[in-house]
Amino acid sequence: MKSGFVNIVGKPNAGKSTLLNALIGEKLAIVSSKVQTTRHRIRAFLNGPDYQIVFSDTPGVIEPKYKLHEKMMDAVRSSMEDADVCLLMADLRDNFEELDTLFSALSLKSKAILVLNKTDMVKPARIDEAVTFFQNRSYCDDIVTIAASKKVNLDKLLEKIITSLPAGEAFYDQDDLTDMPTRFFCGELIREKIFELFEEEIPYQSTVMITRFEEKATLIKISADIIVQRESQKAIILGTGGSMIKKLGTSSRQSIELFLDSKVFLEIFVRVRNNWRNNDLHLKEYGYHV
Ligand SMILES: Nc1nc2c(ncn2[C@@H]2O[C@H](COP(=O)(O)OP(=O)(O)OP(=O)(O)O)[C@@H](O)[C@H]2O)c(=O)[nH]1
Ligand SMILES: [Mg+2]
Repeated sequence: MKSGFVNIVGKPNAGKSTLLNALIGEKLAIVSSKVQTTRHRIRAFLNGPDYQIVFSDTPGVIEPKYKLHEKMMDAVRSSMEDADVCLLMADLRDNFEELDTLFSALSLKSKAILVLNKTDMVKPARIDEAVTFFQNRSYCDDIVTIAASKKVNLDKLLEKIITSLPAGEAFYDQDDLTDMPTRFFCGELIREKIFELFEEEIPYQSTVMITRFEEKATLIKISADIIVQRESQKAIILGTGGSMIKKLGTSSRQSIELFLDSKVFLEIFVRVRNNWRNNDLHLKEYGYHV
């Protein structure tokens, strides 16, 4: 039996969450075309006949500007501490020098596999150029090129991961997919819709907190607060005559119903909390602690 912690790290938008979902075969981490979608370390388990891999998806590495960002980077750091294998993930369109600086600065102690993603978006020459550039770097023990959203070459990646795992028993129950509470994922699915429906600062200045999760005989009753920083943002989320919150509510409910495989009654409130991204108490209340 082999088992270990495999941590996915990289710049925002590299495709880390897409990869986690593709490897696990379930949509656990939210994905968007915008940067800084993931804010927590998301643990998910892949169980095979003779292995258990504990994957961690992490927020994209950034220079912190708010306490929220600091908490996000704490989540990256904590996952690095217990990693047996680190997947250094990069979008093949990103600048190689910048990636090199970032990966070198991580001062990795674990084995690392460089995962070059989005092969579908570049010419083959760019892939060759990347392999030549990275193959002799000190942090790079191995390289795999993939297209996470197209599930291309994931078998090869998985094979390399399993080879690198230490021998050991499973850490978690083999029937479980994750150790994170269901209500966390429900909040994330609402946040994903905010990333989809709203532009500019709204996705970045809002968060979601599930305040009620009750399993009834025929449905699950969920209440959620969307927290924003200003009244003007609340007005945008509500929309004219409540049009946007209605749209947000319907699409969030549908995606939560799919996730829970149950009928859901979803109630959403929008609340203004001035500067919550820089307030330790608020951040803790909304689940941003490692
Ligand atoms: N064309 C293409 N797009 C991809 C691929 N993998 C991911 N994407 C897209 O890249 C965007 C970012 O994906 P995410 O998985 O949210 O990226 P992330 O690294 O988790 O981003 P953060 O959470 O912000 O750090 C989404 O629009 C994905 O659909 C790929 O192989 N090919
Ligand atoms: Mg992500």
